[in-house]
Amino acid sequence: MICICSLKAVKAGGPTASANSTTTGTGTLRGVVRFVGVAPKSSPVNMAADPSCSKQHPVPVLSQDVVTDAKGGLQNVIVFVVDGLGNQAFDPPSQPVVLTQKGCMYQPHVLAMQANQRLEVVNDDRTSHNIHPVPANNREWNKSQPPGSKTEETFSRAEIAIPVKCNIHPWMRGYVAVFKHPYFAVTDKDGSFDLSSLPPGTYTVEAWHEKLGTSMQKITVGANETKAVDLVLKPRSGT
Ligand SMILES: [Cu+2]
Repeated sequence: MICICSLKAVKAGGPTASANSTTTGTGTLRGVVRFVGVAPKSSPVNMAADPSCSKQHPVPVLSQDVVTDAKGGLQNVIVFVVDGLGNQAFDPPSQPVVLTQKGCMYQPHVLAMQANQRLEVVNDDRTSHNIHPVPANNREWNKSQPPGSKTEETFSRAEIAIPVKCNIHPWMRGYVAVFKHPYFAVTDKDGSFDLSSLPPGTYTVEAWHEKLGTSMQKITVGANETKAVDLVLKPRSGT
């Protein structure tokens, strides 16, 4: 299930009907990604170049680079299994993930999906957008989208994460992470995440943030077990 709302967790992990595992006898990794340090100040996004964008925001939107709650819970972090799954192959879910352009922003700001899953890109604005992912390991594409239109694409290779930009509105920036397996999540506004339906085993879990970099942890989970995993990210020099 995918939530297209930017304030809620994008729960894209876990097996699907087509994945090679079942939920019986599996384990869950559950935790929070916290930001430690002084968070860079969010600044208002300047949309003056396109009044049809700016007039949708009576209160200016703030930049989404580093978004935390009062306890340091860090939103928009991709948490995923980076090692431990061996050579298992997983079919992509039949349902697409949805990226919406709304108020001249991407919703969600960070999205995660499986390789060869369909990515549905929706323009919910009254202005045109031009969606342009800039991958390093996938085919690049670039599409003009008139108001109200929809388009579909895929990415065939794993890549964490592909920057997405709009050629018309320079402030628009999002990220799409692509995985060969279904064990990934994007943190909620309190930094929480949940990687469920994992076959019992020892895994390396990684947290990836667009500005703060990565953090890793090795953890063993058994059948019908839920293990807590807390990850920390700090400012990098220059952040
Ligand atoms: Cu745009």
